[in-house]
Amino acid sequence: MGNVEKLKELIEKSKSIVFFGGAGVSTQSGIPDFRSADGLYSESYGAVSPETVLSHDFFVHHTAEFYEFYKSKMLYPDAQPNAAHFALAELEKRGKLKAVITQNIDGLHQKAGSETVHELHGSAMRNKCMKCKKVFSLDYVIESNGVPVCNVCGSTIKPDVVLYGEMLDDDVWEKAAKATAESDLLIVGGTSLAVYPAANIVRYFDGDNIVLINMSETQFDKKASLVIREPIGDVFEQAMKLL
Ligand code: CNA
Repeated sequence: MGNVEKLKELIEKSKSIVFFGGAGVSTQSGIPDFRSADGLYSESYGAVSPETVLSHDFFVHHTAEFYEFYKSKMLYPDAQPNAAHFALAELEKRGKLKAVITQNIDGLHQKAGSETVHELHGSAMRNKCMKCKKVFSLDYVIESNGVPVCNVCGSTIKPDVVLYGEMLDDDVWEKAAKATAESDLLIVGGTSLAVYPAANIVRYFDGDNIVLINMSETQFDKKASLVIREPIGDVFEQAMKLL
């Protein structure tokens, strides 16, 4: 039996699936990840790594440079969901999938129709004035010149994303951990499982079957009952034809 048929069988016999993913879920939507060969980490930004630029300290002390990088490298307002996003939304509609847990900030799961999405690293779709807390759209941030400022109080706007050096939101984490603990099939995909604490979410899984769909090896492969090294959009596209 091929891997996709195995995945199909596991999905068929499961009642409560949780999907945990990362940047690799959106590469087929044209958004580069961090750790692939053509990911953001392979590009050079002088002495400063993307991890440094995307840190809380850098945001506070070099806000203009932060936004220059963030707007040009992290925002893809025209990106559209791919077959993986659509399949996960469809599985939720069919009552099979209980939650998507994502490290992505691109909002593509919601764009595809997913309703229960726990965004561990927040979302670029939401932006907030640091002083008066007024909420702004992604378009407002993109259309602003340089550092976006609040049109009420003039303070700096910060994207509602978790920067390096910041804590994850407790409430989001608890919901994600609970969904994982209650699931009977965990599908992990498009993530290097190298970013913590996000990667720890897999430890809450207490069921029998983990499926890992990732182009490169991860430290978690040994724990998976099925490892598929194909592009995740293609895998889900084929699986949905069988389901
Ligand atoms: P990562 O560390 O860049 O790992 C991505 C993984 O996905 C790699 O192991 C790749 O081999 C794999 N991969 C790439 N394309 C595919 C594909 N089509 N099918 C299957 N596997 C694929 O990304 P992580 O998410 O693990 O790292 C965490 C960071 C990256 C999070 O904080 C994200 O917020 C951040 N990030 C998010 C986005 C986004 O929102 N789309 C984009 C870039 C980075």
